[in-house]
Amino acid sequence: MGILFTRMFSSLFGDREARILVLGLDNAGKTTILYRLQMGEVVSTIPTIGFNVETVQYNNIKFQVWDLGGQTSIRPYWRCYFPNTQAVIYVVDSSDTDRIGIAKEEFHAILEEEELKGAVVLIFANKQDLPGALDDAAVTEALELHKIKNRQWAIFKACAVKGEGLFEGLDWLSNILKSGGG
Ligand SMILES: Nc1nc2c(ncn2[C@@H]2O[C@H](COP(=O)(O)OP(=O)(O)O)[C@@H](O)[C@H]2O)c(=O)[nH]1
Ligand SMILES: [Mg+2]
Repeated sequence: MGILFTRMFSSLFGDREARILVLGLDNAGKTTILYRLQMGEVVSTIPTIGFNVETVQYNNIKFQVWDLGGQTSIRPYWRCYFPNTQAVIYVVDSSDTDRIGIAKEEFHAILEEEELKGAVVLIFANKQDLPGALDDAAVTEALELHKIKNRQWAIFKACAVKGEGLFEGLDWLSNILKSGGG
């Protein structure tokens, strides 16, 4: 699968520095997705306490991952990672209905960030294999995706542990970015 993704994203941005953020609550499946992409070595750094960032660099594109939610005091540090972000991949644990409301709030807070205004948004309704998981329509409703204005977005069902749905989502994303979105 790594080959597919590298092909998909190669020469997407020319020589431009590009960033794709992979965000969501802890336990959503972000790290699993990052490893599943197999685009290169995952480097973990802790720039400040309680804030762990995983990075995969592929040519001029950086995929960066961290957990939303939790301490508000570390949020200002997130901003260092916002410039030059072409896309946000938002990962949701579709079976975690207790925290879907928090996932929604964190999602909309991220969308309000000035430096992320131009970013395309791809949502993965992850963990579709688990009993009671909300489907893509239910996650769309729970996250109030209809409130998204002035940006391109799409939601895909996924099962990160099996690698299902990831290709479809990233194929959509790379096509949008190719056509000048983000
Ligand atoms: N059943 C199931 N478990 C998953 C899926 N994706 C991730 N997980 C599991 O959920 C847990 C948290 O995943 P992780 O990638 O560490 O989440 P992160 O905190 O968002 O980085 C791990 O035990 C994963 O194996 C999925 O699609 N289905
Ligand atoms: Mg993680």
